[in-house]
Amino acid sequence: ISRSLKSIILIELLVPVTLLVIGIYHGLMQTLYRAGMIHRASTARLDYYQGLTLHGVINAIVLTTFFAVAFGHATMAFFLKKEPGRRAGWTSLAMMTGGTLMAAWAMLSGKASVLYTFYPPLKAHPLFYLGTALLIAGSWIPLFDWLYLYKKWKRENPGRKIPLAVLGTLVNFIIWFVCTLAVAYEVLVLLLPWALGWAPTVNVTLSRTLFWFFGHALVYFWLLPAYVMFYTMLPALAGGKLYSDMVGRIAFFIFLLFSVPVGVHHQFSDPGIGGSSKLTQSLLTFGVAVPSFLTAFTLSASLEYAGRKRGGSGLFGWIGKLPFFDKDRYLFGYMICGLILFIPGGLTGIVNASYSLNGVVHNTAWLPGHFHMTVAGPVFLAILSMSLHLISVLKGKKVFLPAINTIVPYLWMIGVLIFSTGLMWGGLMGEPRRTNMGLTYLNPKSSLFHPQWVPSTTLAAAGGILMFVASVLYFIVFFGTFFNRRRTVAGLTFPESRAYHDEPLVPLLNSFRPWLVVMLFIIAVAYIPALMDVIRYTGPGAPPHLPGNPLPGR
Ligand code: HAS
Ligand code: HEM
Repeated sequence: ISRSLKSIILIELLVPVTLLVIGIYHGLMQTLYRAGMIHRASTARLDYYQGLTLHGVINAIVLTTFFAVAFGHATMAFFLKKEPGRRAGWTSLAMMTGGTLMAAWAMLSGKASVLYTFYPPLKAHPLFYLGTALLIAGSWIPLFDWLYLYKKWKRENPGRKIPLAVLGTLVNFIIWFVCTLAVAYEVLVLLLPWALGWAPTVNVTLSRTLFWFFGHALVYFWLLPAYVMFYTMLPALAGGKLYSDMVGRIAFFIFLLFSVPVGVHHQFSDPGIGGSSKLTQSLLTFGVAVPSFLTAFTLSASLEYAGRKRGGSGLFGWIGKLPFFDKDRYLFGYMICGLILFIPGGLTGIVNASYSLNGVVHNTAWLPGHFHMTVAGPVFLAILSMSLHLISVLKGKKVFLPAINTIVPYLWMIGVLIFSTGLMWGGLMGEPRRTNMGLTYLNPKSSLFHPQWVPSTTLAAAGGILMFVASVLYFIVFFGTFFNRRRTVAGLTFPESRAYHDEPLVPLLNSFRPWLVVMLFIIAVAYIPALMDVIRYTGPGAPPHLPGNPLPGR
């Protein structure tokens, strides 16, 4: 691996992990506000919503996007044995970093407390929108570079299966490219002119619909790098083989079909979109859960094979033989904890997707309960472990405090389980999300005090504190490794799984084209009626709405 690519990857890991310190601090603060341990609107001159925005944007947008690009570069270089172009790599990094700095300035100066979903009529400083657009556009560049490498590889290797990790990475970035077109339109055509004062109003429902066209596919853009690790590395780490290579390919292609046309499931309560679009997208959401079910069974079979090979017997005896606390295979611990969290994380997703049940949980604390077991579960733990692995192998540094490192994922997992239980319990008792409850419902001096929410929010805070402790330990390990004087051989390496059933090449599973056609067809079927509803009910013919006034303008 060239020095240039190595530097690009290292910077792309170092920038977001450094910013994560701010992101994690605000996670802790959020639990304390919610549990009524803080009764103020701001702490250390950072306002509640400013902190929540920093938390969501840094953890869920900046960290995940930088990581996906860095890991994608590493995957291409390792599995195709071809390096992405220098100029494209540096241009993308410069755009992403520039965009992040603009958005960070806007958020830190209190001019963009609009949360990571930036729904209008909340309005941010124009640099927040420009920065976001730049971050996204910067992350598009590598896709075109990788597609070029892939085409070259295919010409040189006729009749060979696309490496599974490359297939997963390309599927992921194609989903990303398609879904971000909508948010780019939202930001550049609707929000930016309005924030600059050139347009007097903004169509709220259209903005939200374009956001969620992007927003749910976004969660699979977070998830798929973790899936690449689970399929292509975890079985080897466990000491076994991937049960079926073909199931991995099928799972990635199903994600390509169903990741985008499900966004309306975030808008079941929005007026302006008809019931039939909502029902269609509710059903399609069950389709997008299928590849995760396939993954659950395939990974379980792969782990069982590994456990039995290591001497485990009986119905469950193989589980105890897996390398849970092996310092040299710490990646296993991070990944298995993520997978365990994903079981309740995925099941709560199915509850959310169920049209009628959604009315019970929407906008309650149940939701952050769900998504900390997904994005802060398998996704976050995979990102943390792989960032550490890449820093350690690329710089040739020994992992700092390896024993502490092996317990970090377990502390995090227990923390998230406690935290999310508290939130979901509270959610079912009506606790709202995104609310500074320390000022009102959890403040005994307020007339709105809700004592029945004390146990659930306290439980969530206990879990949140444990998550915070695990993160601090991780930061010590990560930066300790970066600056470690103890060295090992440097070079790009990954644990590589072989397949137990290595099925022969199936042409349909070795080409993107047919899947892309079906993907565009399903998106059209799901989104054309939804957008027609939005335009009919809230577009030019509808009475204008002025921010700050609940009544129609005429
Ligand atoms: Fe979700 C809201 C539905 C997956 C993230 N989701 C959110 C939000 C976020 C988010 C951030 O339908 C909030 C957005 C906001 O701010 O408003 N979600 C789903 C469904 C799935 C799903 C059906 N979500 C995710 C993933 C996320 C994520 C993944 C992040 C990475 N979600 C919803 C809906 C809403 C929603 C509604 C809107 C709610 C509302 O009203 O606002 C599915 O993809 C889940 C499928 C997953 C499974 C689990 C498979 C389990 C596996 C583990 C196997 C374990 C093993 C270990 C092998 C079926 C793969 C074995 C262990 C041994 C020891 C051997
Ligand atoms: C929101 C806690 C780590 C992603 C929240 C909320 C709390 C919280 C209490 C606000 C819930 C609400 O009132 O609606 C924590 C703690 C963490 C942590 C204690 C660790 C110490 C993470 C990580 C990620 C993440 C690692 C993602 C990688 C999010 C997102 C939101 C959120 C996307 C939603 C923000 C919004 O509603 O605008 N977190 N979190 N969190 N968290 Fe975390």
